[in-house]
Amino acid sequence: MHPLTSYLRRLIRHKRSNLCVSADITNADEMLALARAVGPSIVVFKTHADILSGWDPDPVHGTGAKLAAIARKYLFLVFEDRKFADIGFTVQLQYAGGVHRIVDWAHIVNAHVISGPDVVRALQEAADSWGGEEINEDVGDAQESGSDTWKLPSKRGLLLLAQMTSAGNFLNEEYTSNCVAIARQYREFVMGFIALKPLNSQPEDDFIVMTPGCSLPPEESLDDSEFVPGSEDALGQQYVTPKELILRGCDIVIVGRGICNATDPSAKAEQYRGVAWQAYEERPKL
Ligand code: 5BU
Repeated sequence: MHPLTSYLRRLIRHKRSNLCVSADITNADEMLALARAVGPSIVVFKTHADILSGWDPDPVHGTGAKLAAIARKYLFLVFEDRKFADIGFTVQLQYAGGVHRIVDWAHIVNAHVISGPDVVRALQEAADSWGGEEINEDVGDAQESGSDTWKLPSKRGLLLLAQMTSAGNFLNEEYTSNCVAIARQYREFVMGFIALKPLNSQPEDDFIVMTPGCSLPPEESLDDSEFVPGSEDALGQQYVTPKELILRGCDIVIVGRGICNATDPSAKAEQYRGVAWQAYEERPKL
């Protein structure tokens, strides 16, 4: 199993959380404030670094380094939703270079395999040549459990975009099964998928599935920042309840505007965590 997958599965049990908050906000300091606010309720924090103004590129004290420190303090993984999709040579530069130097601070990234399987090999090479500044850092001190020591694996992980939530997308069944085949070729780097349901079908498969397009039903939501499950936003995003996604077998639900735009994002994240965790506990165990 990918070391980050076993780490994440431990985190899920420890924090009683299947929640990823997606920081769909446009200012770097506000993104860091959101990470602190929702940190106790989540196991993954998803970013879009390229929508942020005010990104500080300093490798030691800048935005990425600060986010990684918040992640260590509250025990969650950082997932940059970069959706790499270019040829291998270019994605290596996009992953390790530029203003954001994503590999330095994001434990997880994702990629489309539209350009073929070499995109995965290229990203893996870039991850393997990364310096690994966080190697085995002891982050146990901030935790409620006290005695638990959390060793963050020094490896980076990849999710393949096997299915999407937007109406009319072209990721059909054949494409999805090709993603699974590629993931099996690169098990030491690919942790799993962005998909609408679990995609494990062989005994040795242990791929994580993270699913966006998640919204509370109106009777459970006191906020009008949310979209009604079964409906779409104005641009084709489709929503399902966290309960349904977890009962389907998804490992982690991803919530963006439902939490970011709430009047109290921290309370809202806690509400989502509770609902998703309850469904997880109700779900028959394998
Ligand atoms: P929302 O506000 O909860 O709809 O935000 C969903 C987030 O998940 C947003 O950052 C999208 O970029 C991301 N997303 C998605 O919605 N659907 C997909 O298929 C993929 C990513 Br891949």
